[in-house]
Amino acid sequence: MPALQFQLEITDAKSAARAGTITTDHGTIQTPIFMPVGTIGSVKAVTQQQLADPIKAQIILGNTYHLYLRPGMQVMEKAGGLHQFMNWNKPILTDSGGFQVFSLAGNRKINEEGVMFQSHIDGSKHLFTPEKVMDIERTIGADIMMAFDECPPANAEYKYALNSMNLTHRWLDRCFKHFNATPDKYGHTQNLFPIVQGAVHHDLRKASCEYIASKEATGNAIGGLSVGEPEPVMYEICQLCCENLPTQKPRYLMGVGTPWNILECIALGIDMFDCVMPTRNGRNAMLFTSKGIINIDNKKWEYDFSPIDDGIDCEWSHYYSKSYVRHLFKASEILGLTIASVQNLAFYLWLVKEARKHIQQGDFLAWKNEMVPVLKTRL
Ligand code: PRF
Repeated sequence: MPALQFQLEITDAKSAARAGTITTDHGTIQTPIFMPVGTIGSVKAVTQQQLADPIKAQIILGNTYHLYLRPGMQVMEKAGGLHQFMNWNKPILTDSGGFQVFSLAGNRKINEEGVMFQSHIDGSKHLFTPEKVMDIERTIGADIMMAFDECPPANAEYKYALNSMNLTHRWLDRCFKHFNATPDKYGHTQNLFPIVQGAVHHDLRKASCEYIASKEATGNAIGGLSVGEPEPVMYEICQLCCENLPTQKPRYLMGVGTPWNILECIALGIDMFDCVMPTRNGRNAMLFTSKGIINIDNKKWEYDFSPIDDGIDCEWSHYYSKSYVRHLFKASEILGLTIASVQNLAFYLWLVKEARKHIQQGDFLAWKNEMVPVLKTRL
């Protein structure tokens, strides 16, 4: 089976936005795309059927760190990989665990070999090395496997960021060596995407892009952003990375972000996004809509029987009213979590589909500039 292919269809004349198609053995992905996060083999509060319709997800994420701890790789292997286990037959991307080890695990120790950490579930001790992470991602069966990296904090000093970037690059060499020495596990082609690091330092980011590009992977990712730096800095570094990564390969910005972050970064040349925000904020009563942001807990919605969002192409968003969803949250009914998650994910998928349409029509920049203030409005 062939490796992942990226067909770049059109680049916007007035910005760096692009529309394209990614082809994998589990189907095609129209870019720019948003990927719902299914950390533990579940997009929280949402079923696989709902992901297909009304959300219209084209690819989802899984997490190496979580799936390795639970259910573990013996179950994963016996299941025949994550596609079979959760019965999702579209593409899956797995994050490598580096970021999760740094943000979740207790007591971690990092050295040349890898990272020793303690499980956030039972405190048990584990070692992640680039080779081990490749084995785990192979066993999960991801169509797109992410390289094992270190994500330094936004305020990392130059010296720390430099050493960390170099370690990420040495780990990348080991990832590719092991990846190339191990076969695809379940008959479909697995791809390895390297990750640019370098914190907020321009020369480091440029050097990292060059190193990452030299691997000639089927796609490239940008890590280490949206970790506490101001928004203008994130955009500046994102632009620098897009300008220094190959044009003919998909560019994935990891863990970003708000709806307006997504439109701004599409304008800079990003093709793929993921973020927990639509599901996590949804479970906390924040609804993203085509007219702005709703806090559905607010008394203001008590007698508002209008649909959640009549501006997007999702049946659920027309079917349920604001008053009803507010009631579900007030009564702690679990259906509220599902409706809010479906709304937010359907909205994110609608947003990237609209962006793609406007890139194809040639009026993306004007549309984006009109949409950004709307998306930030607190209703
Ligand atoms: N590295 C990895 N996963 C990530 C990040 C990273 O830097 C981020 C940062 N926004 C989110 N997820 N491996």
